[in-house]
Amino acid sequence: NAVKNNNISIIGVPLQYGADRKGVDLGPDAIRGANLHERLRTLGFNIEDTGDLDVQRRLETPKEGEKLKHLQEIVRVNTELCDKVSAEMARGQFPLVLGGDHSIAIGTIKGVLQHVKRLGVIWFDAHTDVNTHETTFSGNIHGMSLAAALGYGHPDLVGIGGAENKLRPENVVIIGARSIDPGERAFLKEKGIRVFTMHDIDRNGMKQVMEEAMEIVSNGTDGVHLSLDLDGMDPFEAPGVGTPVTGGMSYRESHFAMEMLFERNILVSAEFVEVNPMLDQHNKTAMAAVELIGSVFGERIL
Ligand code: Z70
Ligand code: MN
Ligand code: MN
Ligand code: MN
Repeated sequence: NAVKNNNISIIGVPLQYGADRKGVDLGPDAIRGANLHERLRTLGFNIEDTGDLDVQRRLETPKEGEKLKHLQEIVRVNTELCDKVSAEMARGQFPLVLGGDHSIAIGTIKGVLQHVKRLGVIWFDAHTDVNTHETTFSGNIHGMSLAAALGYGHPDLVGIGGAENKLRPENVVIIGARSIDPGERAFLKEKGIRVFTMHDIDRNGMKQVMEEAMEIVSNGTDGVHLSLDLDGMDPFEAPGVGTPVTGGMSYRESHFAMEMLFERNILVSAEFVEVNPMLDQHNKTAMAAVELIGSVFGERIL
């Protein structure tokens, strides 16, 4: 088996407070229900499903114009997630985190950073999630998670797992972007973050994009984290997401990207987020997630 670590810990995070649409909290079970464990066991992995983190069920509706909706509960859950990811890595496990909305990337990445100080990140997404409370239009924290992991934004978000533990912009790539807010565009440019948009994928093909992306995130780092938002895929093939954006990565492109990641053998952790079964068609998006997870861990057609 070419993946370094044969022991996977699954961590479910049924958090929906970072997003607007209800139902993304059902994502972890939808992914499990699409045969996740069996797929990974067939590949020869030891799977430990640690279950779901506890998330408060009922929260008050945020005020109109609120710029950090549900900040307190998001910080609490992400702090727990950070500790959980760190604890699993401390005992030699590969953390596989299932979302939940994309705000959980803060906790996951901060947990991995406790062990891998120079961490590369591949952020697969239609969006770039580099807003802060100062640039956001929606107030949804799932649009701020990459900025927070880089050390920018509200101190309570940046402080999760220690403000000193953060990603470096030169070690991060975003793949599949096609919906970027004005404040995000300025941020990406200022920090020099490499973004492979749909334009780049169309122009150069997924093979070249992934080769360049993997070169960037593995150069000078000690491991790479994959943060995969299912809305990076085309809504035609992954309809069960809260903020679909047309013109996304095809099933084949995404699948191939995951196979390339396996071949390169650089991942130390991964998360699959934003699966919303309430908006899905016959669990199609959760099944796509499991297909991508299978490929990341070495599944081959022949
Ligand atoms: C927008 C915002 C976003 C995910 C939507 C959208 C952000 N830029 N992120 N879906 N995963 O609200 O900040
Ligand atoms: Mn996202
Ligand atoms: Mn997204
Ligand atoms: Mn496959």
